[in-house]
Amino acid sequence: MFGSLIQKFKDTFRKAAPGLRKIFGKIGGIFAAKIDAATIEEIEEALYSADFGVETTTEILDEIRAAYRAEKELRGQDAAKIAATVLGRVLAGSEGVFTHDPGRKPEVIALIGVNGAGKTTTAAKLAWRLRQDGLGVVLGACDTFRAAANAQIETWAERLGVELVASQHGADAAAVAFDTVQAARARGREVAVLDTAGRLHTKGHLLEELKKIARVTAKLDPAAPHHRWLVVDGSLGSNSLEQARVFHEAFGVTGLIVTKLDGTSRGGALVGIYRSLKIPVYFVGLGEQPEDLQPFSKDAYIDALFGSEA
Ligand SMILES: Nc1nc2c(ncn2[C@@H]2O[C@H](COP(=O)(O)OP(=O)(O)O)[C@@H](O)[C@H]2O)c(=O)[nH]1
Ligand SMILES: [Mg+2]
Repeated sequence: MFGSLIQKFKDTFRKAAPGLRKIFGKIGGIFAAKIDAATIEEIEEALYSADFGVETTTEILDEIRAAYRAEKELRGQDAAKIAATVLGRVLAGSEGVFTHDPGRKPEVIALIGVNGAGKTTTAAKLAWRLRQDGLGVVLGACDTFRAAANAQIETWAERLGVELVASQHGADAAAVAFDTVQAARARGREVAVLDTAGRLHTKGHLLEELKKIARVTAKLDPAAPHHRWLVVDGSLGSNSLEQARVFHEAFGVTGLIVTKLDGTSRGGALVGIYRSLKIPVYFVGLGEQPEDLQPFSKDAYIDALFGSEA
């Protein structure tokens, strides 16, 4: 099971960064191919278009160039190895690991982020995954702003057989959060997952609402919400770093979930976010099925991008 999950992870990232795979794959495939100035330029372009960010890209290139100067026989595979090493260094400590703390009754996870990031889908998938791990979960439909939001999360909850606390459209989001946490406690469930609204982060109102959710759940447990996980669309490139900054400053983000890494050629954005903000990545979204929410594995990610096997 574990092996096939890792395989899915790798397959997805191989698809996710085609430019990068192509450049290293091509050179790596022809083992005899030497690195020259033109290839280094191609590598540079591929790294930029995959959205690793300026700092990481520069670091990788500097090291490749230094190796190239030192040793004219540098091969594509050597360059890929250098890139993997740099990325390994940049991503040190980036894997968030969720283990339920039984002292928290319930443990409260608030999912936040802009509209369309994937919060609602992720909330459902996360609830499903935690249930697979043997935990009782109650989902809270705290996006009371959009009329369609309740219907969407209800459909998911029904499909996955997850308990849901919802309210009328337009109701107070913080009240739904309170009810969710209270319901989880009353029913002896281990985790409450709060889906929230995501109007533009530039509107102060949304951040106020999130703060209110936090204040209200803290009435039931001063440490709640224990997790404030930001859901970001991994295909947005450097925009997602800006979003992460805004939410982090206002709300103290404790973890990241990066969605839509399937079907994007810019799978590198999480590197820039982690590098700048040091927020660990807990899960990545690799598709639209419940099992497509996967714990983040730094090594699988790096291997998928820079590993030499096909
Ligand atoms: N391909 C893909 N689509 C995703 C993923 N996560 C979410 N989506 C899609 O992104 C869209 C927006 O998701 P939604 O959960 O409604 O975002 P929200 O506005 O943040 O609640 C939906 O069509 C989801 O199916 C993912 O990991 N991969
Ligand atoms: Mg939503």
